[in-house]
Amino acid sequence: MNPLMNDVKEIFNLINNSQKICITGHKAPDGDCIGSVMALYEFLKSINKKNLTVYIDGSIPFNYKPLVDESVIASEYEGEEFDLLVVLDCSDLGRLGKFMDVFSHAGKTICIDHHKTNEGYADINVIDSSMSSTGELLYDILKMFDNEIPQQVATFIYIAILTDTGKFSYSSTTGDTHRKTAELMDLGVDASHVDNIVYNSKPANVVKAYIDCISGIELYYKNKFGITSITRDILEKNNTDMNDIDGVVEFIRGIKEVEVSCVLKEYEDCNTKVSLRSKNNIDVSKISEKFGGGGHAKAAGFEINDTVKNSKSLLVETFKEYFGEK
Ligand SMILES: [Mn+2]
Repeated sequence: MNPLMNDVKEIFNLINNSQKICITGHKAPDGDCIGSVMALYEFLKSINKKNLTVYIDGSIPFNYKPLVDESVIASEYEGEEFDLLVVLDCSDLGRLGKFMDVFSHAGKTICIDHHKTNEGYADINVIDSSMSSTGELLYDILKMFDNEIPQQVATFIYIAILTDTGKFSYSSTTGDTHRKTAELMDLGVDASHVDNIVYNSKPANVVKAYIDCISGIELYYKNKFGITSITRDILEKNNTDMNDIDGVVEFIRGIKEVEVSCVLKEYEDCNTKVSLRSKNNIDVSKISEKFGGGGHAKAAGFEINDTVKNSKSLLVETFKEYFGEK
């Protein structure tokens, strides 16, 4: 029997026996988080679950807004109690951000995730780091319910997989990923429509901010390490949001010689979020764990309570061990 089956049976039971259900994911949501959370929300609605609450800490990036009914996402937690909390795509409780308190106000908790650094903080944990995305894992689970998967649910799952695999290009993409994607398309997903909304829709001010970030790229260690920053200055100048700037770290990784790319996001004077991407053999999740973060071998991150400038020095110094002299 599928080892997942016991957990899934328990998940079915909990969902069936719970009235008030809360769904949430990690802060500063990406496509996998938004897609998974909204897919589960729509699925539970389709099986007549009425009392549903969705929390996400952070704004929905502009390119997902046309696909998401934001009126169902609550922006503040007011101490409510829930029968059941389902946390998606969130490697540790800290990443729930301002909704962390909800965790201790739920009768039962379920965690569904694909981050290998996830240690399993819920009552039931379905964690599979072989999955390309939480969306792909959630799809496996939803398929085990004896209910049809509505087109809208399929579309959200598709968005989660599409974005977390970098359009089916990362090494986490498997034959199974493609087979499941084919099933999703048979359920009515319009891939070209989704592509236009998610990828071909950048407003000019966001592109200008992106150009500012790209023009700040610095290369070290014979171009093997590339780093830039998304500063509050850049965001203010271009009247845009941190969550709207996407793909900078992937752009740097696109440079032929680059082995590791890094983007520093300046949230506050002394709060910098670090995103790391690796091209080949360097496991950036191990490096991130040393700094209290986590993620995947080729995509990971952490936070530093220091300025962007100091964080940059620290990162460059950290990679000396891997790449030698500057
Ligand atoms: Mn993910």
